[in-house]
Amino acid sequence: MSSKGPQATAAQPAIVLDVVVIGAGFSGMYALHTLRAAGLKARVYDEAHNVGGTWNWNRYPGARVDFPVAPYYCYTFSDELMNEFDWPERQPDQATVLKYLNFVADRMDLRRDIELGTRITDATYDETRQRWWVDTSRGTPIDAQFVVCASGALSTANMPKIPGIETFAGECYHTGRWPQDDSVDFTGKRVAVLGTGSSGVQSIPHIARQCQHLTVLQRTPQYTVPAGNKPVDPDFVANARATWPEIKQRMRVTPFGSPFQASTVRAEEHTPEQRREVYEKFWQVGGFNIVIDTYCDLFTDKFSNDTLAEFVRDKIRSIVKNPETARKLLPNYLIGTKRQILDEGYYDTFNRDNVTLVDLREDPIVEFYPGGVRTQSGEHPLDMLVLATGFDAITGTLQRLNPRGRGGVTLNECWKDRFNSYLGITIPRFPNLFMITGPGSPSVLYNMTASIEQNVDFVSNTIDHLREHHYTSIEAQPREELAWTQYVDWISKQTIYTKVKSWYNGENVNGKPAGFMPYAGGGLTYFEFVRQAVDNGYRGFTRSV
Ligand code: NA7
Repeated sequence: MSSKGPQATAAQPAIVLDVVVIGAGFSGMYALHTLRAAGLKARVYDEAHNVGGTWNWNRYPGARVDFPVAPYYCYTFSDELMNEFDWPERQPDQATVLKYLNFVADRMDLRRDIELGTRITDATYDETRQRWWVDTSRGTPIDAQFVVCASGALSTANMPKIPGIETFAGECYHTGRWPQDDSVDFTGKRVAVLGTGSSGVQSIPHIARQCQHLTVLQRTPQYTVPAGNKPVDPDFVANARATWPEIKQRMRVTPFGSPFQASTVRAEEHTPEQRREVYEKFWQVGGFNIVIDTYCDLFTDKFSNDTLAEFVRDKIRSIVKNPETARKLLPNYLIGTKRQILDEGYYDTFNRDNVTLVDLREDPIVEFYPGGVRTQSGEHPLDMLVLATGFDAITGTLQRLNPRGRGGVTLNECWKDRFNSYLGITIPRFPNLFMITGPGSPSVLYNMTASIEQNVDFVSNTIDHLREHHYTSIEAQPREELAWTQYVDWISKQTIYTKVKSWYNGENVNGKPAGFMPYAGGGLTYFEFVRQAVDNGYRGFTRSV
């Protein structure tokens, strides 16, 4: 990146905007809709050739929503969108979510202000003008007062660094950057999937059914439960539409942003037999019900957590016929510390004759070679490698953009040791730059769409406020940023999330500053913090003219 950043010249005049929005996924599209409605000249840029963000890129087989059932993983701001789009299944697949986002783009007439196939390559704050210079892969500079980073929590692929991987001569795909043309064909091929998070667990049963042989390269076994996916009952949808205002209200007050009331019973209140009966019932129902409807202390009490973990381990032992394979699949950490996975026949897939499980803890990868992968115990010849290795989550995309703020400071300098923010939305020395679902906001621990709407509404209302009062910039104060970051840290340590390595705390990416990134205190508390900051005259922010 140049130290001066992009500049307009007589030969290359800038596009002048009020707001540049980076990313055309759920957050960028809602930001555009809201900012335009507020009378601002806003434009969205996305390097993809389609809207949809993560739902555009994650086209791997089996990709589905893993939030409690349709129609709650959707925008809530418009009744028309709720009434006019029919969600066919409880756990909508990637194609349906992408169809929904394309429907929204048309219904809200967003496309005329979205520039696809255009990556934002640079963003530099011009202190004298209190505006941002932004550059794109097309080369035309943009001169904007505000930058909204709607670049997504799961948008930068985590590419594993393994000896020889670049020499592998077969087809190689990352689940989060899946080819956009449906060209991947597993038929007759020897395929390996590296990684058993949501993307691996969702794709493995589908790939196994199509390929000649599948090798699953597993570093950490996962707890996964049946998705219980099924067609959405028309009466359920009719009822959801009729009671949409109440549902939205319920979504706002539950800790995870789903409209379902969690259980109030503690695990120790039941006998082992009763617990087994309860877990079995919700295992059969499928979905997140097994953690929502069973016991309220699953994630706060080790005894309670162990009861569910052991139930899932028993399920693995009973489903997987080969005891040695079953043993390798048994997780031994607290359930719920990594993102809970919903699957479609994952464990049963290991009963297939064409599937081999390699436990990388016992049999580590030595190297990839042009024709396959060599582990300590021998060679696995391959035609295709699927990297289900996850994301440089929440901060990765912004770190790669590495905007330059006041005094020429770069974001990576500010985030050298930890991912500081004030309220998860703003960072000192980066005036007029807003993050949607950034580190320090509930983001992935809450209903993502509701998280997004709340953050975007804050941004839009804030810009409105600045304009009304003739301020030209707003910036978080370092003292408030420190206090918020310490509070986010502290609250994460009260939960079980910090007890294992996961992408929540950045430990899946080599060299990434450690620290739990999302705000784990629940959406309602977070919304209240934001509301109070605003109501107290934008406490913690400096507004300048
Ligand atoms: P995740 O959940 O980060 O899973 C990535 C998987 O890849 C996980 O099993 C990792 O093992 C494994 N991994 C990553 N790097 C390596 C290397 N170098 N060697 C071996 N194995 C590796 O990503 P997903 O895409 O599945 O899901 C992300 C979110 O998307 C998900 O939580 C949902 O919210 C939607 P590890 O566990 O680190 O040992």
